[in-house]
Order: sequence, then C-alpha cells, then structure tokens
Amino acid sequence: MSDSAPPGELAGEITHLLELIQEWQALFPQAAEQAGHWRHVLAEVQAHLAEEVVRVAVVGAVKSGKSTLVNALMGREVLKRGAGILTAMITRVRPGPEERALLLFKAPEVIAGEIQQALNFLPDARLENHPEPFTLSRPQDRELLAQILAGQEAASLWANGSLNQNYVLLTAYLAGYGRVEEALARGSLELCGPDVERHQELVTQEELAVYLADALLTLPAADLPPFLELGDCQGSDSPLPQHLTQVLAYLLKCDLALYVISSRMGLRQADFQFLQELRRMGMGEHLIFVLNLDLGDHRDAADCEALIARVRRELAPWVPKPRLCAFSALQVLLERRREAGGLAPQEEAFLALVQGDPGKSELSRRGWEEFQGLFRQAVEGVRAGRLAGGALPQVLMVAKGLAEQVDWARRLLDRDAGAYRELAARLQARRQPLTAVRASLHQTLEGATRHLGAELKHRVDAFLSEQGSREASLVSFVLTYEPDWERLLADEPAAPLRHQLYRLFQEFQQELLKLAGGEFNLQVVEFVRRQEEWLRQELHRLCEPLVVALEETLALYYRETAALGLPGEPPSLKLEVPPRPPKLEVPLLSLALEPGWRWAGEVWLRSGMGVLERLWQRLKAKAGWGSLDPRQQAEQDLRRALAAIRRWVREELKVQLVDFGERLKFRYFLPLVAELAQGLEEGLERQLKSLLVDLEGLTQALSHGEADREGRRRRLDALAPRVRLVEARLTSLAAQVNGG
Ligand SMILES: Nc1nc2c(ncn2[C@@H]2O[C@H](COP(=O)(O)OP(=O)(O)O)[C@@H](O)[C@H]2O)c(=O)[nH]1
Ligand SMILES: [Mg+2]
Repeated sequence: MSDSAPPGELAGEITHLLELIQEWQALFPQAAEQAGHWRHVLAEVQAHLAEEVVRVAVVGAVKSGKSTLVNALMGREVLKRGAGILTAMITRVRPGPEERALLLFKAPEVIAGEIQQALNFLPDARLENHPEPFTLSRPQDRELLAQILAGQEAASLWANGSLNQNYVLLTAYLAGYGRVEEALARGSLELCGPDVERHQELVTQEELAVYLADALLTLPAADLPPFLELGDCQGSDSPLPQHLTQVLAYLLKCDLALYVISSRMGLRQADFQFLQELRRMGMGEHLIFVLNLDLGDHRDAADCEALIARVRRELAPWVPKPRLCAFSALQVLLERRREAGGLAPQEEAFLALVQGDPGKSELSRRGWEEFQGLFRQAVEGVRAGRLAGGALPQVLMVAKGLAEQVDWARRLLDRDAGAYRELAARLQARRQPLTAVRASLHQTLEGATRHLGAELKHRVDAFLSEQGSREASLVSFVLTYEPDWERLLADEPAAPLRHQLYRLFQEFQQELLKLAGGEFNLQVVEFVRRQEEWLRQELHRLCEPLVVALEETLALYYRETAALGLPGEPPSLKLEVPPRPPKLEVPLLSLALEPGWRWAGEVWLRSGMGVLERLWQRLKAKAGWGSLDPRQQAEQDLRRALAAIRRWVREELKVQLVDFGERLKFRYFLPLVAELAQGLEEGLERQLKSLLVDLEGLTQALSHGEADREGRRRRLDALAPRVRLVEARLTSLAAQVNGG
C-alpha cells in the first residue's frame, strides 16, 4: 500500500536530496552550515514520516463482527471473536515486524477510585466505619469485600438483575487480584512471540480485563502498511457509559472509521443515533461502511443484493453517497487462514458450507476486493493530505534552495575574490528588510497567542456557564429526573427503605453518567471543533498580510540578485497552521460522584424532618384521618430524599464543571494556541532558511577553491540537472497531493 503512494515517493526523493547535498558539501566544505540546515529539515521530515500513524476505528453494534473484520484484515485470529461485551478498553492492532503485545494496567489510584465509587452503593455499616481509603492490596480489605459481597444485604440489594453493574465490577476486581498482582506493581506487561496469544486470556476474561487500561498488539501483516492502526472499539450500543466516552476519545484521534453492520441485524435505531454522533464529531466523511454478510442467513446472491440496496437507501439520509461494501468477514478470515496453513476440521466444514453457494460466495469475494480498494484509497488520502500540509513544502524548499545554490555557484565560479566580497555585502544589506518582516511576524504571533488565549478562556467560561444553566441537558436532567416509581416500589415491598434509596440513586447515577459521557461530551467535542476552526482562521487571517509582505520583500531580494547576475524564481511561501499536536488530547468529562449523595439522601430519611413527618402520619392514621399506606409512605420518603440528592448533585456538578473548564483552558486551549503559533512560525522560518543561502559561506568557499576551478565546474555542471530533476518531481508531487 505504501511504495507507489505519495509518501513513498517523497521518502525516495528525500534520499536523493540527501545524496545531492552530500555531493554539494564535498565541493564546498566551507558552506557546511547551510548543508547542515537542509539535512536537519530532511531528517525531521523523515522522522515525522516514520512515526506517523493512520488511525482507523472499527465501530458498530455489539456482535456486528468488528473483531472478525480486524482479524480478516490481519489475516489471522488476533482478537477473540465473540468476546464479552464488558471488555473495558479499545484493543489497538498494528502491523509490525515482530509479535508483541503491550498491556497497560490502570493506575492504582484509578482502580481505587472505581472501587470506591462502586462501594458507595453498598449500604453496609462495616464500610461506613472503615478507616479510609479502601485498598485492594490489603488482605484484610479484600477479605472484608468478599464478606460484604457474599453477605445478605448486598445479595438482596442486587437481587434483581439489571442494576448489578457495581456488583460485577467489584466481584471482578476481587476475583482477578491474585492473578494480576505482580503485573500491577509493574504497571504494564509485555508479551513477545508465542506468548502474545496469552493476551486474549487477559483481554477477554472479565476479572483480568477489568484491570487493563490499554492494549496494543503488533503483529506481522505483509499486505498492510506499517503506519496503520486498527482500533477494535466497544459496541456502540454497549450499556456501559464509560465505553461511549472511551470510543469518543479514540475517535477524536482517528483519521477513518470502519462502520460494521451485521446483515443479520441490519441498521437499527442505535445505529442511526451513533451515526449522528459520528457526524457531529466531524467523522461523517471519513466513514467506510462494511455490511458483514452472514452468508448462511441469506437465500441467494439476489437476496444479498436486495439487502445491500436497502442498507444503502437507509444510510443515504445520514451520509450522502455512503461508501458501502458487503462481504463476509468470517469467510475472508477463514480463506486467508486456510491459505496460510490450515483450519480446524469444523472450520473447514463451515467454510465449505459458506462456499456452497457460488453466487453468494462470489458476491462476498467481490465485496472484499472492492473494500480493499476503497480502504487503500482512503488511507492514502489521509497520508497525502498530511504531506500537502507540512512535509512536502519543507522538502520542496530544500530542493529549491539547493538548486539555486548550485546555479549561483556556477555563475560565480569565474569571478574573483574581491567581487565575491562585494556581492556578499550588497546582498547582506538586501536582507535587512526580510529580517524586519520576520521580526514583525514574530511579534504578531506573540500578541496573537496572548489575545487568542484570553478570548478562548472567555469562550470556555461562557460555554460552561451555559452548560451549567437550568436549561442545559445535564442540569435539567438532574432537576427533573424521575425513577420508574412503579418498579422501584413494587419490586420487593419488604425491602428496607434504605435499600430502595440506594437503588434509586444507582439508577439516577447510571443515567446521569450516560448523559455526561455521551451527549455532554459530544457537545464539548463540537464546541472544541468550532473553536479550533476559528483559531486556525484567526491565525491565518493575522499572518496572511505578513506573509504577503515577506513574499514581496523576497521578490525585491531576488530582483537584486538578478541584477547582480544571479537570477532566481521568487518562491511562494506556504502559510500553514500545523495540525493539532498528537500529545494534546481533548479533555472529556468523566463525572465521579462521591459518597456525599448518601448523606444527602440518608440525612433526610433519618433527619428530624423525616421522623416528625412519619410520626405525624402515624398519628393521623390512629385518629382515623385517612393516611398513607406503607407504599405511599415509602414513595413520599423517597421523593423527599431524591429532592435532597438532587440539590447535592447539582452543587457537585457545578464544582466538577468548574474543574473541567480549568482543564479545557489550561491543559488544552492555551497549549494549543501556543503550539500552533509556534509551529506556524517555525514552518515559515525553516522555508526561508532553506532558501536564503548562506552567501557568506558560499563566497568564502569559492575563494578558497580557486585552484581547481575547472574540476569544480565539471562537477557542478553534472550536479545541476540532477537537482533540478528532483525539484521538478517534488513540484509535480505537490500538485498531485494538492489537487487531490
Ligand atoms: N455466520 C457468521 N458469523 C459471523 C460472521 N462474522 C462474525 N461472525 C460471528 O459473530 C460473532 C460476533 O462477532 P465479533 O467479530 O466478535 O463481533 P463484535 O462484537 O462486533 O466484535 C462471532 O462469534 C463471529 O464468529 C459472519 O460473516 N458469518
Ligand atoms: Mg469484538
């Protein structure tokens, strides 16, 4: 995928240029500084190309075939198919020379935080009196947790199914501890060679996976480019709020997404919602849809075709002209594995069955071919876009600088030392205005960094104060949330009020986290995108006049050199606001509610108010004034407790939004402004320095080598056309990637 594409070509031209620079320097060892600069620029571009990653998120509903697709692309069973939906992180897979799995464990404080959060939902006196904080590494604490989990209260609280997420989490943490204890202390685990397979065990077993923060697998895959990363994401319909936040965070770093749709399930409501979210994140035009055909499920090829047409129709309102391919990921995987060395007998039998209908099988094969083409094209598009933005203009300027230097050296060969010195002095004077414009560009950018930063801080405040208002989604949710009273009260009439309170808050929190992790963060992402766009436009707008001034001053300089017998083409400078530095990640909100809620709710239940109220009700009942039945009484108590909790959560939310705002400002926007402004200036400076040849060095070099004038001329004559050729090829490459 890589050699014939523009990045491959560019790498080739860089190698040529380095050779030519070497030859140039052998001719003029005194002009080493200029050669040093060129080499430095090229080395940076090379390093950049080498560490560049094109990230591709594989998304879709649970069990749509995401892991199977990643395996099909890699041509082997990398990821466990049909793995549990509770697996906590995105597994990233990269082609690479050797087999390696790097597993990163959650930091101890993260684990402690998650455990504390889950423990908040355990009404157990032993926890309330526990000397803080609860630590898994302490055997007594593990023992206590085991007792509590097995105990009566927990059992009755979690008895009926749906609300057992905290229970599952705590159980998993407890069960897995012994097996990860050692690795946990090191923070990460690296598996090499045949051991790599063990990662599947870690990633797919709940009690081990719960400890993991990140998994990166590197495996040989001959037909995939080394710069690719495939991220196997959690199902977009996963019930766990933290999954959505994680997928969102990963998608923010991705260049493309493969959207897998199972032919068994087709597109469903959850898909349309997710599609809309993808669009809001700006991924709408970077999607390739894969309709994963379960061939056994369809009568014949015509049946498949009809389904493809339907899916295409259904997608059209969401994504104009969707790129959609249909094939069986499982068939591809099995066929590739058979080629590579063999399948188990059941797999052979399954494949034979799938291939039984030549029509369907052929359709799937064509779909796979088509997909590979589209995928390759999309990945190359990403790379070409990046080249056009940064690397290519820099390399082009080096080629132009070298070509000019060679050309001028040829013209200067015949002159004497006195003429060189005069020339150098006159051109040096001509550079003064250039230096002045550069200085004012620097000042402009410094000023811009300050005032754009201040404006962004202001905008973050405004955005968050809007998000903190009564109308905004999070707050209005907190203020208006109503549980399913029927279910809550009817479930177990005998359950103590306290348990119902815990359950009520657990549901409340679950919904709140879902909203915060999803909708709120999406709004943050949209906000950040708008600000970044604005920031780029502002930087562009502020610098454009100065770049025009720079170009005009350069044109004057070139006129002067031409008058001195050194003609050259004044260049056009590329004003490019650099991409967002990869180390800057958009902060996302992850709400954590502390045990304060417990006091807020329980205080009411236990409070004088609550006691008096109940006493009053009892008195009314005795006096025969008609009173509340126990169920009504419970509902009234819980409603009041809920009101107390709401007030507490609202306050807590305020605090956390302020904190989040500070992170947005100081850990994201301010560094972003500084990095973009600096990158922009450095880019321009590098281009100028590549071009404005070191005349001092050149004239000195020329006056040193007068003895072998003829030998130099021959070598320069040979060098000139080769440099021009590289320059011409780079120019046409630039036209190619800019023209799309
Ligand atoms: N019959 C059939 N099964 C498939 C196909 N693709 C995936 N599966 C099975 O569907 C299940 C879920 O697939 P998986 O890739 O784990 O889904 P994920 O949850 O999206 O990662 C696994 O058991 C796969 O073997 C297919 O094309 N045909
Ligand atoms: Mg999967």
